[in-house]
Amino acid sequence: MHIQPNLRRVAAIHDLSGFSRTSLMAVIPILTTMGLNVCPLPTAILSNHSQYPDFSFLDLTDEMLRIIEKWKKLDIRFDAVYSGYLGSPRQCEIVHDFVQYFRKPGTLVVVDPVLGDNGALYSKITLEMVQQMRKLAACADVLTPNLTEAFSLLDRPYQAECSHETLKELISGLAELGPDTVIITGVPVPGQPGLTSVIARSRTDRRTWMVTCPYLPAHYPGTGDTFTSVITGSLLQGDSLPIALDRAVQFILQGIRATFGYQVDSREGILLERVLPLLKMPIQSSSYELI
Ligand code: PXL
Repeated sequence: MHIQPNLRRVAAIHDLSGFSRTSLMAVIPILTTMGLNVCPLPTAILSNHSQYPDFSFLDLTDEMLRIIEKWKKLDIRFDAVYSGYLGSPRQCEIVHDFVQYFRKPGTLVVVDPVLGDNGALYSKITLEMVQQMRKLAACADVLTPNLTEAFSLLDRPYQAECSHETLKELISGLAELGPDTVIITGVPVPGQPGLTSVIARSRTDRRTWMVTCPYLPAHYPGTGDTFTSVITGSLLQGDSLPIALDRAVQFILQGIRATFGYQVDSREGILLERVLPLLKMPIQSSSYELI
């Protein structure tokens, strides 16, 4: 008898930023802890993420094509393709082609359209990048923009405070681009400065979910990568969308709480290494609601 390990494999297409806990430095430990086999396809190598005023940047567009060729020869099967920060607009097309080639029935395609935050695009992100990301979003099963990215993808001016109606409009607009499930993160709760929320809707399910949690007044880069990694791991282990949302929100909150009490430079991100073991635990509390 040959018992198979029943491993699930994820192609993780993100940059590698050496210092601080963004992109692959969050994706690999989280998905590995959640029991998945991660295959990184690096898009760029940076000394540190691009919210610092200065960083080195090696664009790996050409190398990606060489890696993909070898992966095709190896006939690798992926249970999920998960992309995040891309190093050039051309890479959006490369990832799009990657999805077309490696997608099989049941493959989960997650696109985190990493473009900006707090109402502004990141320093290396051009309008061409936004346009190409829009096309890549079309092939996603799950799209996870923050509020800034949601407005950019729809070419609408950023608005920090949104009513439920505006949020539903944003989700519908993004769903029209193609993805089945749209999750918008970092959504302020009107009139409640002590709260933040995520909103999600799946076209097939036709319900809109909201999870709120306490807002702590600090900005930690990489929380978007952490959030979408937990969502990806959670959906791959068979959780429903609202449970995946709860799990990801709880984990981010635990990470921020583990970090906030120290006087560390918030640009280094949350102390991920302190909270990773929590991913192995059953979900502690559930607070999703329908809106
Ligand atoms: O966390 C998103 C992210 C990923 N990769 C790079 C970034 C950022 C956000 O600043 O700069 C290089």
